[in-house]
Amino acid sequence: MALIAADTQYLVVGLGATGLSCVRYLVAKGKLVSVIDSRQAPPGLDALRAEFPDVEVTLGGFDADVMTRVDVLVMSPGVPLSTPAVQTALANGVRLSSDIELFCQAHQGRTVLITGSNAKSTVTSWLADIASRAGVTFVVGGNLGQPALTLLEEPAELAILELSSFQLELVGPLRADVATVLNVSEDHQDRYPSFAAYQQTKQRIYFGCRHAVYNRDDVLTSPLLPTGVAQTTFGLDQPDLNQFGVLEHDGEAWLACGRDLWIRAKDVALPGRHNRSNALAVMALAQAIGLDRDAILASLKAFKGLPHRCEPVGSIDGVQFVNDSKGTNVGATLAAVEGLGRDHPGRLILLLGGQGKGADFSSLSEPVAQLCKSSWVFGQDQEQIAAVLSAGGQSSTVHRVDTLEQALAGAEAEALAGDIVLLSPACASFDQFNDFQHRGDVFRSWVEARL
Ligand code: UMA
Ligand code: ADP
Repeated sequence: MALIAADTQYLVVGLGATGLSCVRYLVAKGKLVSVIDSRQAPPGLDALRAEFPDVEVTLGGFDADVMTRVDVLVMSPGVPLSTPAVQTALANGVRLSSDIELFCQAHQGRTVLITGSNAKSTVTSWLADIASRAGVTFVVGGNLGQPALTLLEEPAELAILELSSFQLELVGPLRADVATVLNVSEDHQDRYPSFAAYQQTKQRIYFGCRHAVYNRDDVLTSPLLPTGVAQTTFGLDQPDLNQFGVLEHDGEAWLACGRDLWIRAKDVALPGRHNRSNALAVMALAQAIGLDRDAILASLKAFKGLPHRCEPVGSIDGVQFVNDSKGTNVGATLAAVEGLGRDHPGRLILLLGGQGKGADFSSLSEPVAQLCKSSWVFGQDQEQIAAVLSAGGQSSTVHRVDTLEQALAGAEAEALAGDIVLLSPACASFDQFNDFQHRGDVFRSWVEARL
C-alpha cells in the first residue's frame, strides 16, 4: 500500500450517502477534505454544513481545475469515471480512491465481497443470516444500502459487502478473504462502452483475493487468477470433489458438496431454479469463510428472501400476484420467467417496462413466447420492448399500455384461476416511480386493495 502524506488533499466527488460517509471518515482521520457535486442541492448538503461548516464545497458542476488541484479524488459510485473533469484530473496525476477501497484498507476482520448482475442482495443477506446463526460478529452493507465506511463504526469479525460494478470501477486490489461474481448479464449499458467493459469491471472484485467462488454455469464469472489462489465453484450440474452442485439421490435432487449430500432441494425455503443457484453460491461462500455447517443448513431451511424479489403478495380468485420489481434488467426477468414459468407453463402473465437502460431485450422473446400467456408492456421504452417481444411471432399476446395500473387492470381481466401475474419489469423505474421499491409498493397496494 502506498504511503499517504499527512498533507494529502482529498476531494470527495458526489455528496450522496457515500460522499457524506467519506467526509465523516476522512475528517475523523484528520485528513484535509473538500467536496464537489454536479448538483446545486445534493442530498447530503444540509448534514454536511451542519456537521462540517469548514469543509469547502463546490456545487453545480464538475470543475476540472478544482479536481486537478487535489491529490486524491474519492469517487461516489453515481459519478462515472468517464466524466471529462475526472479524466483531466487523472491525466494530471491525481489519484482515485473510493469508500470501498478505504474500507478494505481499514477493516481488521475477514471480508467477503459479492458482486454479479443479479442476486447480489439476496446472496449478501442470506450469508448475513448464516453469520448471525453461526454467532459470528458481522457487518453487512455496501450497495445493499449502508455505505461501507459506516460499517467501521462497529468492530466485527466479518464484513459482508455487496458491490456494484460502479463501486468496482474505482478500486485497486481489494484483498478480500473471499470474493465472488455470481453471474454476468447485460446491465448498465448506458454507463459502459461495451458489455466486455462491464464484465471486466466485475472481475476487479477478485484482485488480490485469497479465495474466489464462481459460477460454473456462467463462464463470464470465472476469474483469471495466479496459481495458488483457492477457488470453489457452484453450478446446477453434478459437482466435482469439493465443489457445490446438484446430485440426484433416490429420485430426489440434493444440494451437495462433491459426493456429500447437504440438503434436499425441496427443503430450501426460497423457491425457483434461480434460487437453487443462489443457495449453492451461499453454501460455497459460507464454507469458504469458515461458517458452521449447522448454521448454513438452518438458514437454507428458513431464509425467506427479500421483498420485491419474486415475492408473492396475494391471490385474487385463484390468481397469484408476484412482485419482482427488483427485476431491473433482462437477466433478472429471464430468471424470474424461467424460475416460475417452468413449473407453470402458459400460466404466467408478465408485466414489464420502464427505462430500458440501452439493453437488448431479444433474449426475452423466446422464453416469454414459450412460458407466458401474455405480456403487458408499460412505461418509457414500451415501444421498443413490445416490438422485440412481438417480433418472435410468438403465440403469447403482447399488449401496450401507459402505466403499471393499466397493465394490472388488463392482466386481472384476462387472468383465470391458476394463473400467475408477475411484475418483473427488466427495466429501471425512474420514468414513473421514485425507485424499484416504490414500483413494487404500487403493485402490492393495488393487489391488497382487492383482497
Ligand atoms: N449524482 C449526481 N452528481 C453528483 C453525484 C451523484 O448527479 O455529483 C447522482 C448520480 O448520478 C446518481 C445519484 O446522484 O444518480 C446517486 O449517486 P451517489 O453516488 O451519490 O449515490 P449514493 O447515495 O452514495 O448511493 C450509492 C449507491 N448508488 C449508486 O450507485 C447510484 C447505492 O446503490 C448504494 O446503496 C449506496 O451508495 C451505499 O453503498 C443504489 C443503486 O442504485 C441502491 N445501485 C446501483 C444498482 O444496484 O444497480 C448500482
Ligand atoms: P441484485 O442486488 O444483484 O440486484 P437481488 O437479489 O436484489 O439482486 O435480485 C434482483 C433480481 O434478480 C430479482 O428480480 C431476482 O428475482 C433476480 N434473481 C435472483 N436470483 C437470480 C439469479 N441467480 N440469476 C438471475 N437473476 C436472479
